[in-house]
Amino acid sequence: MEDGKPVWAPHPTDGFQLGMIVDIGADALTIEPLNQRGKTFLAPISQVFPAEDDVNKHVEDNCSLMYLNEATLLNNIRVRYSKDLIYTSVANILIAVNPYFDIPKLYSPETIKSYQGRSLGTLPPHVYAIADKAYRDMRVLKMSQSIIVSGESGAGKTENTKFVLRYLTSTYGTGQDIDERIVEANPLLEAFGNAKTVRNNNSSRFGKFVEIHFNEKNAVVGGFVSHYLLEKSRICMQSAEERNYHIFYRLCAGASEDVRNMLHLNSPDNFRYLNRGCTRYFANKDSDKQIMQNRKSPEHGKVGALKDPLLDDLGDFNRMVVAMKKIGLDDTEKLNLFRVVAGVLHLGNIDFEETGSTSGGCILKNQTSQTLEYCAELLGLDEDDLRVSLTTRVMLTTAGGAKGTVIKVPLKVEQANNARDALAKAIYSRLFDHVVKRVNQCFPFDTSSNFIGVLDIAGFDLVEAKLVGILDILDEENRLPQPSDQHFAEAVHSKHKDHFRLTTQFVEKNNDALHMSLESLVCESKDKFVRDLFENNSNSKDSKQKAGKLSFISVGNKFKGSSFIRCVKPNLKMVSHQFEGAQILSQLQCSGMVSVLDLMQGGFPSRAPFHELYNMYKQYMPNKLTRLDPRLFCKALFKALGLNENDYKFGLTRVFFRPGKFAEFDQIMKSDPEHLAELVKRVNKWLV
Ligand code: AD9
Ligand code: MG
Repeated sequence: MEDGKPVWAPHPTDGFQLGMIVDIGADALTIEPLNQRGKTFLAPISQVFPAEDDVNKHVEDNCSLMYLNEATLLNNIRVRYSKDLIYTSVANILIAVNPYFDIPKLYSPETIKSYQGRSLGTLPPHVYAIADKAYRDMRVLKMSQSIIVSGESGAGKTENTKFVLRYLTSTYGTGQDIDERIVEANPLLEAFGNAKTVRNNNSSRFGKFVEIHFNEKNAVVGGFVSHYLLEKSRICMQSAEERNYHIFYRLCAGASEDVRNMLHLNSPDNFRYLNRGCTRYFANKDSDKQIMQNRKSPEHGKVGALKDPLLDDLGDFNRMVVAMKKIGLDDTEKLNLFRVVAGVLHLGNIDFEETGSTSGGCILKNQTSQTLEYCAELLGLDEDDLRVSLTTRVMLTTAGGAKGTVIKVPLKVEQANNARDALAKAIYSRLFDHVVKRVNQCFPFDTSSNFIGVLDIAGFDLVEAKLVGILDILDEENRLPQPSDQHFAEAVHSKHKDHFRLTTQFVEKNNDALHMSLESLVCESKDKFVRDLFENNSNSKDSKQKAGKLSFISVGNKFKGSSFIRCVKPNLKMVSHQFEGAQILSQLQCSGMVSVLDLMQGGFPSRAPFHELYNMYKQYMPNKLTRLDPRLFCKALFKALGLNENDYKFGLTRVFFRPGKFAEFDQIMKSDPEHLAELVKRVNKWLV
């Protein structure tokens, strides 16, 4: 940091502010903010950073800045965001700021086309550039690739994942159904696995790894989705202002009269699993106002009071039905899904009260007998069996020496409530497994040479090492004689258990366990679909077939190269054009972005293409030198300046500098005329 030059110093809400150093203490600097002359404050030395000469300048790759630090990174992202340039590179990591509005043409078919086959860095940073790089690496290296999308809730992981899938299928697909299905699977998965939370109106409550498979000619041949950790507690209980999974409300809002009658559905208000999350509309919340302004649906607000004005359940239902059709679900399959969803809703309405007898225990409340009937009917269960299984528990006893006697222990109201909720969670999560399995059946493939996997992971601060760890587990799994998704999920859970515990809300209550009588009840359902949900485990025919494929793919097929997309949430209000510097900075720090910058300090972090250096400095140089091509021009210039060869390296298209050396070089070039004349003489001499 030089005398008289502005620096970036900490600011409580913006992250950093420009200021001048007015005094230097042992471990703190006295700073005078540029916009508050006369006022000063103290800042730790470690939190004050040199600023670029022109703080309004922005660069596509943060590494082409002269000073690489968290303050210049934040400023670069800020300036770009203000111009709707949401993507920024830091070397080969892509930072994506959620714009919270549709930027015209950013994802148009023309844009997709323009990125095809173009090397990273030749076009503005974009999620398409990352997708294309993964594809080209896969083709050249003949190895599967992975793209890891991370960021906090609402940062844009799922949206960017979808852009990657759309890019790869539309650019490298064969124009067959499969291309469309890979894209259309998402609305279905999101209907069952996404929900409105306070952080994101469409929050994924499960993690997924989507593989797009390619044949030996590198064309799309199929896909596969692995999912893990569906948040189960949400099925029975939601926090204030949050909702259950979308499907519940969509079904109530969108099902035809016939279906509604068949499933005994009415307004979401009437279901315990939906009406306690409280989706009140806060007219004074900025995000709500903005979304309300954009919403044109005439239906909004019509179906039931629990209708969330921010979400278009009816429109979303119709879109989901179209997606179901496109991926090949027929009416029977569709109804099967709806029936179980409705069954879970009715199950939730079953209520218990104490019997009042000395034996303790509970019975169903009188007014819920109809509910019990609906629930039993929809899930193919015997009404009495369901009643008994919810209110008692079968136990083996050794009492009185009679080994192995089966007794029925009555449950208290609270225990029966837990049993009911455990059953609802078990049924719904099995249903979700089924949806994923069904989605996988819709893009089958016989042969696959390599794949590109995209990891869209819920929750935040899984730093690189952890993510790569997960990919390693996947790779190991693929090497097993009989790999399975379930085993993979278990392996991930066991290795990262503590981490998941700490960082996500996936913590399940201990009372989740489904007691034996309930489990055997649903396993013996008269309804084949329900029975299969519980019978089909990882040993089923399907997953065995898939297992065969997985092991085939994986032979000698270690993941090579991972690309990273770091999504950033610009503000907590979920609105466009608002950049909350301090909280963005903390996302950059938590995501490891700042450590990446630190790591780079050990190498050659700053870089500039030859032609850029040529254009920047040719005005200072004699004609003789400017006739050289940009690469030679730079070589000659560096030699003439006598730069230390350890401070820079020449690549194919650009020069790489050690930390601070680019700025130093720039200063020499722009130094006083006398010095420059001397320099030109030296260059001339060297050229002779
Ligand atoms: V969570 O961890 O699943 O809760 P995500 O997945 O990180 O979260 P998501 O992709 O769902 O966030 O993005 C949240 C919302 O931001 C979307 O519903 C869009 O309304 C909005 N969004 C995100 N990315 C873009 C974009 N590139 N362009 C426009 C966007 N809007
Ligand atoms: Mg998501």
